[in-house]
Amino acid sequence: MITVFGGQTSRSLRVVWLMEEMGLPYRLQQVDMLSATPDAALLAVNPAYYIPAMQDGDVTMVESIAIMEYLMARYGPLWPDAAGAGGG
Ligand SMILES: N[C@@H](CCC(=O)N[C@@H](CS)C(=O)NCC(=O)O)C(=O)O
Repeated sequence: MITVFGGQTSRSLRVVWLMEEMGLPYRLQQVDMLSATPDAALLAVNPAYYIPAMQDGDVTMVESIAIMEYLMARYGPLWPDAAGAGGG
């Protein structure tokens, strides 16, 4: 199961939106970035302490666009194949 560390109103939304679009099963671990107490789970996967972060088995990533590229490369693509696009 893919885990996304993030919040509803942050760049995490990009990753969550993509996984909803792709129909990928995932778990969203909400992180309150305004809390005075750092989230230990996020700190463990991203010592630089920003969101989103993603864990997919032994793959751990940060950077929202890079995470989206990874998901589309591994589970995608997001766009229809040539036949589906009605072209050609
Ligand atoms: N370039 C990074 C930016 C990540 C970023 O700045 N995240 C914000 C939330 S949208 C954050 O965690 N800010 C808290 C902090 O930097 O302390 C990405 O696209 O993932």
